Amino acid sequence: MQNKEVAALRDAYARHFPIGAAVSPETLDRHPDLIARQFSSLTAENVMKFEEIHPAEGAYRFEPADKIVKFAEDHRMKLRGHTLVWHNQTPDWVFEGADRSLLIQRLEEHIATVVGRYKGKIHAWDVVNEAITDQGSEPLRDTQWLKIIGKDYISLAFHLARKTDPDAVLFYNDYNTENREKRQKIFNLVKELKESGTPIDAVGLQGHWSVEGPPVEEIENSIVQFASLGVKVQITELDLSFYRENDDEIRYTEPPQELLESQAKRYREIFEMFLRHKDAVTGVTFWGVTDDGSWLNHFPVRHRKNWPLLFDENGEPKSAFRGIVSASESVRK
Ligand code: HAH
Repeated sequence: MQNKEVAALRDAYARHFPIGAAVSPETLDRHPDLIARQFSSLTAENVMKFEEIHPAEGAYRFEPADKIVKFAEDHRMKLRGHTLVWHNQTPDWVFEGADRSLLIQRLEEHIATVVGRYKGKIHAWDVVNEAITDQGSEPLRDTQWLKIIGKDYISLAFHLARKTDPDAVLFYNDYNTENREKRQKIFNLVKELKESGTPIDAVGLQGHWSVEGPPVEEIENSIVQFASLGVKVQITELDLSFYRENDDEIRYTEPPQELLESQAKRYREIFEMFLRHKDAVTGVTFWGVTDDGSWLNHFPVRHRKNWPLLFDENGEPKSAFRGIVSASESVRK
């Protein structure tokens, strides 16, 4: 259990925005005290995704998700829902034999059931995840959703979510939002949705960044640009990898001290920037709790160790943690 003298992020940021973590039911069993003390918001890392919560037609598996909901309630934490419409981790049955009207019917039933079950408990939903392409001039990713329903699947999903829970904050969520071309494509999408009366409230910048990049100014540009559309912004899946993109050659077995320090410095700079934009930034969520539990130990390279988060495998705070606490202290002065 963690030393009580260590500061708590949820307190340090209480006046600014909630600090969240993505968790599984297993993470809650392993680090209950650490999570309850440090964080004021939770996201289910996997168990609310389509394939987990709705694995077969007419068959829902709610227990793992319910466990996270209960933990959040017991500890007065906010809860984000992730995610309703995505091209990954969606079971094949959803698309099998479906024409436009059948797929809309399945989507409708899924959203009504899942959003309906957690109405009043989940305050924000990632309604659509990663619908924009990384490269090329084509804005929309070529997914089954697009192929079968057509491009209005996005606005349809938002309308269905709003209808089921009028109070939930509805997000479009994506990664590489600092890349200029992709940012512009997302901007255009959100603008179009707003203009056509689609109930979208916020944009989630996933925040899968690294110790090296992208530059803080590019992240800042994204926040400012999306906020200019009148939507809120959250960082929904933050982690800072030790490796550069496409850098598959290097593999550390222990975390180099120098990189732990530059990670701390960068986390601090990033949070100082978030704090300058706290009118627009309504939450920051880390994609995991301890380094050993991070998805980045398996992605994009299998069995390559990474140290992207704030706590080591024993739940002890790293320099990165202290960097973020000191960012909050510099604001108070
Ligand atoms: C995210 N995709 C997903 O939103 C989340 O649900 C998952 O658990 C992990 C990461 C990010 C992503 C990426 O950074 C690169 C390629 C594909 C997807």
